[in-house]
This record gives sequence, structure tokens and C-alpha cells, in this order.
Amino acid sequence: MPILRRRGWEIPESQVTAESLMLNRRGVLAGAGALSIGGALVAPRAARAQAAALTRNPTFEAGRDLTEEKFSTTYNNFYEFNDSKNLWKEAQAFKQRPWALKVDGMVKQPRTFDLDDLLKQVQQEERIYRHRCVETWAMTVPWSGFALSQLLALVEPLGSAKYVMFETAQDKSMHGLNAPFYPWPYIEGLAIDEAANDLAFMVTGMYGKPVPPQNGGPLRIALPWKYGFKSAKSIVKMTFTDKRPSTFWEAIQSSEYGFWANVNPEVAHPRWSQAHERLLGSDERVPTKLFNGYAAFVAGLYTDRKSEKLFM
Ligand SMILES: Nc1nc2c(c(=O)[nH]1)N[C@H]1C(S)=C(S)[C@@H](COP(=O)(O)O)O[C@H]1N2
Ligand SMILES: [Mo]
Repeated sequence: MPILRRRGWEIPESQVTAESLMLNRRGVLAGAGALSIGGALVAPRAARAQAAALTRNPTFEAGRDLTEEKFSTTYNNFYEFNDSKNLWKEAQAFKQRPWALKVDGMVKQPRTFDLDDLLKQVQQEERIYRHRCVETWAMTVPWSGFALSQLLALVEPLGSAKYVMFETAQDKSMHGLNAPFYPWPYIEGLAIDEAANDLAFMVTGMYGKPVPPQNGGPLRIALPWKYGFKSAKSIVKMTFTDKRPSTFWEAIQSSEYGFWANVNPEVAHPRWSQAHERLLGSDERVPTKLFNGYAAFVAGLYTDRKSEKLFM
């Protein structure tokens, strides 16, 4: 295990519940093995009986309190269901297994993974990330999952692949799909070097449990340095390509939602300032940071892209 350098914005371990260190479903963690960073994790006996400890990666902690689960799982953006924030009840009808992830396009090993098989081939961990929606609300969540770079290693993108595209499921439980105005399916994308960056995280859990359907279960991505709409939910397909994908929100309104969409407090949305954010739960108003505070990880991705519209 490499030594993980602690960073200034970390929060003390005591602020994270024991539950958040656990996944409570047998099998979800198969393959994670007895991985341990920073010492033993003690779980309640009952939980220990059915779960393997999931190690929290201390590199990525958030420097502010976690958002209470009851807020982050009941205030959601998931337009496939509806365009209010109140869709979590509806989303419970969305079946999360079996789940297939198809990987195609410019890769050496195109294939379709069964999600549970895929999880046996990667090392899972927990990371606390800040999340910043373009609408200015924000939250702080203990996600669990695996680095996207591990999936890249399994499928081996060709040298000619420049981008990867993510596509969300279209399920019969999603009544918002009937709204004709939207260019379904929900598509998002990253440049390959962004996808290979250590921060890009494939999420299967939240607060130590499977990520619920309203938050993009059973498989979403978390890209904490970008506005939230880049983090596609309920992913069924990844396509490697040499052409920049036309993404869902960019197709709807490119002047407001660009491809790069990196967080920047100094670049206002055409209709509102991005200087501050509102924390879900407390409603506290706090200053927004460049790259949502993750510049140390990702600023280097953009030094040769200065001519692009990087921040909106
Ligand atoms: N498929 C899909 N993915 C999506 C969205 C969506 O409407 N559909 N909304 C995005 C937006 S705008 C945000 S802020 C986050 C919200 O994630 P959360 O509901 O888990 O907070 O999901 C993103 N991913
Ligand atoms: Mo968002």
C-alpha cells in the first residue's frame, strides 16, 4: 500500500460514523480483501458478521461536516424521474440488480460486466467528497466504490481514445423520460486524462450502504472538482471515443452548462453567481473554492487547455 499523505482539509475520524466505514451487504465487498489503512476498524458485532470493513482513504477527506444522510438522500437531481428535488420515493421502484455495465468503443477489451463480478476485480474504498451542484447547493458525502482508473486498466483504452462517455439507464420506473424536451439518454463525458485522474471515483455505496436509486445506484460516478451534473448516475454504458461527446446539459443549453464544467467561484453562471454555496441540511452559506477545493489534484489537467471554456 503506498503511504497516503494527509492533507490540511481532513476532518477527524471521530466525525465519521462507524456505519460509514462499512458496507452491510454480503458480496458487495468480495475482492476487497482484508485491506487496512490506518489501523483496525471496529464494527458493531452484527454488522461485522455480514460485512467486511471498507477502508476509508484519508487522502480525500473534506474539511467540513458530513451532510446528514436524511438530507443527501431526499434532495436529489435525477431528471429521469422528475425535475423536482423530491423524487426519492418514486425512485424506490428502480431495480438495482442484476446490473450490467457495457464498455465499448476504442478499447482493447470491449466487454459487458455484471456489476457484482466487476466488484470482485477492483479494490474498493471509502472517500469523503464535497459535491457542488451548479445550482449552488452542496453536500459532503462518504461515498464508497473504486477509482475509475482501475476500470480503465481492465478494459485498456486504445491510444486513439481521447474521451470516455457515460450513459445512464432508461428504466420503466423513470416517468421523467416521457418529457419530450430532454435529449435522453443522459450522457456525460470526460477526457481520458481526467478519467485516469485519481479523484475520478466510481460509486457503489454511500454512508456505508449501497448507493440508493435516487442517488444513482447501483453505479454512478463522483467527480468532485466539477459541477454535479458531470457525475452521471445509474451508469449502464461507457464508450471510449476520439470525439468529444455531446453531453446532456450541454445539448440543452451550452451557454450555461459546458463540457468541462470545472467549479470556479469567479465564473458566474449566466443567471446567478457561483461565489458561494449552500450546505444541505444546515443551509449554511460558505465560499466556493476553485476546483471545489481540489486544485492540488486536478489543476494540472488544464494547464494545456487554457483556450477551452473550462469553467462553465
Ligand atoms: N442520469 C442523471 N445523472 C445525474 C443527474 C440527472 O438528472 N440524471 N443530475 C446531476 C446533477 S445536476 C447533480 S447535482 C447530481 C446530484 O446527485 P445527488 O442526487 O446524488 O445529490 O447528479 C447528477 N447526475
Ligand atoms: Mo447539479
